[in-house]
Amino acid sequence: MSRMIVVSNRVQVSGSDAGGAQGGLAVALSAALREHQGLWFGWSGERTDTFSGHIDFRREQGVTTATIDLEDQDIEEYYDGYANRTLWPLFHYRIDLAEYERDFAGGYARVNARFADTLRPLLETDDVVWVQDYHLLLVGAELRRRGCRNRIGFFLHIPWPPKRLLSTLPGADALVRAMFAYDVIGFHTREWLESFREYAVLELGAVPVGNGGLAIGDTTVELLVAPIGIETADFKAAVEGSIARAAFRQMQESANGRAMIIGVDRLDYSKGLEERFAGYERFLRDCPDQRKSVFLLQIAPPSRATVESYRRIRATLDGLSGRINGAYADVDWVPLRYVNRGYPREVLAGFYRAARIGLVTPLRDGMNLVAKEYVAAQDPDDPGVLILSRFAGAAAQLSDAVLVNPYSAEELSDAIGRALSMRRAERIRRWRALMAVVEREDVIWWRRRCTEALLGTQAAAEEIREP
Ligand code: GDG
Repeated sequence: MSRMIVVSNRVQVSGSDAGGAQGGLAVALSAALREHQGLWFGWSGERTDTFSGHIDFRREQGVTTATIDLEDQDIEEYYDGYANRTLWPLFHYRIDLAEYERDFAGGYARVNARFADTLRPLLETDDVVWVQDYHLLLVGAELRRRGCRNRIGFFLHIPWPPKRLLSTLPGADALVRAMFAYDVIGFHTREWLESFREYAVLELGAVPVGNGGLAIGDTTVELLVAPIGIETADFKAAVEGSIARAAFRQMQESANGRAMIIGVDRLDYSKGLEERFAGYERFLRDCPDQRKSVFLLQIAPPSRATVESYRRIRATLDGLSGRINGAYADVDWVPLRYVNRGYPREVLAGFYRAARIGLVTPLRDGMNLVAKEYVAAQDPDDPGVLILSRFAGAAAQLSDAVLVNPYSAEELSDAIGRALSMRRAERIRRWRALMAVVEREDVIWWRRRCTEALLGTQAAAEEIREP
């Protein structure tokens, strides 16, 4: 059996981070790697004075990890810079926030090359390499430049932007061209895949081949739609566990008969928190009779605090939550509980279950795992309602949620009203349809779909034609 070498920016084995804002990627990859022989390679998160290429090997929770340290300048230009100030906003359709700086692009290329330099000697002939996400778009090309002939796949966890937006990025052509070094590129949705294809065809003259793949000259790449899922069975078990039950009871007591609406998001402008608060405020304004029968619990652990746009969104949300509570709170009721900290996963599971509404309204999101976790945590006999943004990748699968345009405060307010008055029979019907997807297309399904495509097995070839 081939070894699987997973490469990602950070290596964070799931379970080792007690309750912080663990990204969806960490959760999904730990699950995948536990089932596979291999190695997880990436940045340790640590700084070093001078890059040495030293690799630190460890065995954590059943997963072998290999990490390198980066220099301050690397972190500034590659991670804070190109990844989080250039690509993240651009790929989330926010060219107003995207910063285009040559130094960032240079640092990004340098660190991608450093990844390839240090990884290359570890590779054995039959290894299959699986590179993750927007931090490492160039690793495939850098490995090829160093003579690597292994199968190399790439998965993008965030949206791929439309051609007209991507065209604003200096060097976009070279970046996309370099991605043809991969054998397979996976996306969460057909929409993101089509945007990639459109750019490659119209800007680079790529031509369609085989099973929906693309070719430039004699390099071809397969394109795959593979929506990531959660560890559904595990999550369901967590909800039944003692920690989740205690959290559920604690929340029910503190709700005191009121319907809880829950939001759980990294503090990030792509998650639409400002617009969500505005929609909730609108509901409070427009429905005075229902006001005191609800409250919104928004859990938002801070992330990327070194980037200015993240500091700004935090300040804006502090102001908005103060304004909402100032205007509507009473001695016995606070409409918005806004919490800037993370909770252990089991506690979150209990909170989800206690919530009558899951409010998941990103302005743009590659997938969104919170939506799926909320569904998995519900009581089958009395499930809550998922309100989901049309612009989350998850909407393509979870069409039985109440789908909303997150930019419209009126639509958000209407959706909250509708969810609160939704009859049990309709809640159950919708939930069953949602849960069927969350159970069938879980993280194990996702991992298989990707790795089979990468290994070039028959099952994958059949599936590639499907969605
Ligand atoms: C990227 C893409 C894509 C959040 N707060 C706490 C906590 N979390 C966990 C959630 C969930 C995960 O973090 C967040 O995953 P998302 O998918 O919602 O969002 P991103 O972090 O932006 O992930 C996204 C994903 O990659 C995977 O491909 O879906 O579109 O942006 O699992 O539960 N976990 C704990 N405490 C918290 O307070 N333990």
